[in-house]
Amino acid sequence: MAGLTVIGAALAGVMTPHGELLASELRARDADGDGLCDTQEEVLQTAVFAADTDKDGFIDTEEVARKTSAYSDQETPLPAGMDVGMVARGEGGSVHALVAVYVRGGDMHNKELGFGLVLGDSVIEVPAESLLANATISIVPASDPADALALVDIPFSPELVRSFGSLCFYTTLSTQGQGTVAAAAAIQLVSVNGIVHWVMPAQGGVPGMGNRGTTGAGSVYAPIPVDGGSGGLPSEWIPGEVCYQTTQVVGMQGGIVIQEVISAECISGWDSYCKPNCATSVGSTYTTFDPGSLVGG
Ligand SMILES: [Ca+2]
Ligand SMILES: [Ca+2]
Repeated sequence: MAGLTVIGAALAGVMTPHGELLASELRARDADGDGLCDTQEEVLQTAVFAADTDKDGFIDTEEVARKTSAYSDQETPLPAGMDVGMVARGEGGSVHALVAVYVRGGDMHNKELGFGLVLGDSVIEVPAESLLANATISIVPASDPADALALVDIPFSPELVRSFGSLCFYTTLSTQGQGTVAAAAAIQLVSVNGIVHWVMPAQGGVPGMGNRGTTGAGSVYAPIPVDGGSGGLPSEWIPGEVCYQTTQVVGMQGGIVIQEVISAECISGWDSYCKPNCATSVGSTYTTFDPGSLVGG
């Protein structure tokens, strides 16, 4: 597969021989030292001052990388050789995609990341070099000290999302030379009134939603203004709420999944904002991408 960069080579540029992170500025904005900066935790609704929000023994970053809920101690990672997860936030004028990589045994040096975009029904590989040139890479201890977590923070212009209206950004994780994808992850980004939203999957439970997050396919539309917080949001948007949608699959081709919105409402209990016309999306369809379709091929 073209366009891959070995993580270990990129890490060599930011790590001291003892594994200390040189990017101290990033660490300063991460109050609990779990690798997720405070602004990212605000989007995720994880605890800014507790590395392990649900106290299940796995820090929030590890749960992102291993695709388990950071809010439910009933959901812990299954054994795996490696995995990758993605989250998003807005900060400093950019949208940031954060790629969290888990590798059992801790050896990142033969692991490769690949990247791509899904626009409509087109899957487009993106050269890793162009993305990683602006990326910040850090290492966080995993729950098992023998394992490793790497975080790759990739900033890009919100205009990319605004100009297409909706796009999916995916990452693949592979072992060098094996030619197959071991794990993959994706984030769905949409532009509503020029405000970039991350469509967060709500399976496994999210805070403020009671049981709704554990039944069916739900998504939270989390606005991620590029200046963080409420920066640039229209004044009529409702604070303390977020737009929650449930969908059903009405079509599938390859990894492209067509979803129809069957319910949408503003729900409370979020440190976020809900667009007043949240409910009007019922009956509309949109496409998402299943990153699992990339695994093994
Ligand atoms: Ca943190
Ligand atoms: Ca946890």
